[in-house]
Amino acid sequence: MASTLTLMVFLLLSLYTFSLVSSHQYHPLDPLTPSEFTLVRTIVKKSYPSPNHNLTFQYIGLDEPDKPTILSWLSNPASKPPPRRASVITRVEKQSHEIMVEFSTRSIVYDNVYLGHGYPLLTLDEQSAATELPETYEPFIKSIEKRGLKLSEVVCSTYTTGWYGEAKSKRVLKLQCYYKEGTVNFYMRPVEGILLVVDLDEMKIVEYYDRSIAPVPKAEGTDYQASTQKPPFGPHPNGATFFQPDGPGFKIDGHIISWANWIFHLGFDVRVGPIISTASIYDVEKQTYRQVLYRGYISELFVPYMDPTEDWYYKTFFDCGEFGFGQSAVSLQPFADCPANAVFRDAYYAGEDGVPVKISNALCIFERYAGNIMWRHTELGILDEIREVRPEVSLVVRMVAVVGNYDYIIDWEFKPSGTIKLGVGLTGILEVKGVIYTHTDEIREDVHGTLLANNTIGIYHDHFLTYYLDLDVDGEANSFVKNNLEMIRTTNQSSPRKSYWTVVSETAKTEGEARIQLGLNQPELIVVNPNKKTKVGNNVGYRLIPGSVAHPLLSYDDYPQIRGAFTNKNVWVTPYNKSEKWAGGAFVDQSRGEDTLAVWSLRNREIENKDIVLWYTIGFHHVPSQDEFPVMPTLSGGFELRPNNFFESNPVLKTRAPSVVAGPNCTTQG
Ligand SMILES: *[C@@H]1O[C@H](CO)[C@@H](O)[C@H](O)[C@H]1NC(C)=O
Ligand SMILES: *[C@@H]1O[C@H](CO)[C@@H](O)[C@H](O)[C@H]1NC(C)=O
Ligand SMILES: *[C@@H]1O[C@H](CO)[C@@H](O)[C@H](O)[C@H]1NC(C)=O
Ligand SMILES: *[C@@H]1O[C@H](CO)[C@@H](O)[C@H](O)[C@H]1NC(C)=O
Ligand SMILES: *[C@@H]1O[C@H](CO)[C@@H](O)[C@H](O)[C@H]1NC(C)=O
Ligand SMILES: [Cu+2]
Repeated sequence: MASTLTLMVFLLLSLYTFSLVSSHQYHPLDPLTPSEFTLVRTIVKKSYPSPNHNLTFQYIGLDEPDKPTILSWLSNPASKPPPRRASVITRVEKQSHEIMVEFSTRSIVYDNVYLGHGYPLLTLDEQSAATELPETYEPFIKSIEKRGLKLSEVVCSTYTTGWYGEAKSKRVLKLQCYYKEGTVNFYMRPVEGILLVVDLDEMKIVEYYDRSIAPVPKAEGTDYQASTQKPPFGPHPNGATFFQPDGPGFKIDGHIISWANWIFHLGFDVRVGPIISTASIYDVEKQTYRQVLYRGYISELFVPYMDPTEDWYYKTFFDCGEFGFGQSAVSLQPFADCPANAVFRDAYYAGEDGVPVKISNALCIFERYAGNIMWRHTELGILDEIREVRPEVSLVVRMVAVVGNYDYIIDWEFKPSGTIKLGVGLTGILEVKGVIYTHTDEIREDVHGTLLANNTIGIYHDHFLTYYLDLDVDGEANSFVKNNLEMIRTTNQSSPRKSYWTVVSETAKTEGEARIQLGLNQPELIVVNPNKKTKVGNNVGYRLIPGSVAHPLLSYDDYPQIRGAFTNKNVWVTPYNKSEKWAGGAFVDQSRGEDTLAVWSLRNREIENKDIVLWYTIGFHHVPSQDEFPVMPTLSGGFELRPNNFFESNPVLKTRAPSVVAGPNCTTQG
């Protein structure tokens, strides 16, 4: 028995790694290629020939093979890879279709009309078409004239409308407009009071409101371009360079990235952006790779604004399911968005017409030498002082998504110690409202935000980023353990102490026991492999170290919160289910909260010693401040997944410090 177990263990341990030696042209988790997008387009269009059908592609992505299929392929990559399939969502004749396309047979496997509530991802094309409608719409032209503004200087922006209990809904979008005269930062010049509703299926304006006139904030001080700034200027750091004479320390083979002791697959999806799969770490002691993370990505990003008034209440956005976080990725600028040593990767998605669109330099990968210390100790307690320091070098995968006004910097950082750090940076432009006020003394009402400049209120809001983390700690069968730290009163009279704390471990048996609201005295949250122990008997595990904790402050029965109910808890655990990928549901635009993580979790399935998925939400309540005007200095947050009794001892004890490199014309002090 023991020996069979060992053999099985060995096979499992090796699973994630064999992909490196694969000689196949593709890895089954590779994102769709431009030619695959084109093929999908051809196959689907054949079933819906135009002009009889005005079909639009709202989503095309890889339908990843079932997990057991992937795992068995990875254990024998010489075998035939599983067939490639694309998951497609289209709009045809005012209906959403869920279509599956198989590449090998060039056929549609199924095509179902979606009859539930909610609508698919918005395409960039339809949003841009919608923003062009106002300029020829008479009532709008009149409203602009009435305000004494020039039509040619007005730009409109698209806003999803949410759901507020209506029984019937149409696929509509709201538009609000801005004034760009004298600045590129038109977001700081809202033309308040005008609201347009566009029917996307008809592509026409179906409702129009011009309700109030607030002054349009002035352009002065809003521009952020270096070329328009006037002295006095801020500090000017000295120049520096990154010099790596032996070349980068990582290898990229297709979509597989290997660096130091890590190996993982980097994918991309139009809806969620970067996807990390089959991340394994090499264990020097065991001389093998060990599984850590099967799949991880940002499943949803919920951004509700806190202004309940007529023209603002609906602003409660879902950036993955409505706008496409991957679709919002922008080209990264070498030497600025990513350091000099970065390697860039393009990403592709399908436009509304199915034609592949390239985002150049959408992802960057770089080694980070940030001057941090991986571990150290100076020993003064013995005769000859001992000093051991290991500088930290890590590997970062970065994407920046710009969803309208906001810029999100998304980092996946891999450390040799086994830690995966997930970084989130918020920057870009605040969403502001035009008001009559020019000083806080004049304000006698709740303006739902901070007065940032004359006539400009930065509205209160939240950012909740919900991560999908399918940890497979040393194998698929895992459990979720809460280590509660509890205060104990001493009863033994012989101790002078009255109290101490100790760890009371609790393994969650069902989904219900794994819904966690973090706060003070939060438990340590650990995903363990209950079938694997270290030599001294601890279960191997990975611990979630939460970042900025924020709870939703909307009532649970408020419509946006029903749709965003996956943020009601900071942590959830579900049993793995291939179709439970998107925390807010598959059809998020105008969804009614019927298909969220919170609803799935109510089934209260068993999660002990099962293939489980950890869902973690990092949240930010954002009270804007003047320092964030006219563009926001990055607000950073993040969280970590850290080995917990995963290794027998410090895995970086024997990691050698990087060699000291002298620059071409520098002297090093030795
Ligand atoms: C397709 O779109 C064109 C142009 O917008 C329109 O004239 C035509 O009626 C539409 N056809 C169908 C079947 O909806
Ligand atoms: C802001 O408004 C006040 C009061 O109307 C005015 O005195 C001041 O010059 C304005 N500031 C700017 C930068 O326009
Ligand atoms: C109380 O503490 C003493 C000293 O550490 C120890 O010898 C004794 O066994 C303890 N008694 C109990 C009931 O734990
Ligand atoms: C997987 O998830 C879907 C969507 O929540 C659900 O309909 C289905 O029953 C689940 N399958 C299992 C085996 O739980
Ligand atoms: C480079 O080295 C040369 C020779 O030592 C010296 O003259 C020059 O100033 C150095 N340049 C810089 C930028 O340090
Ligand atoms: Cu914010």
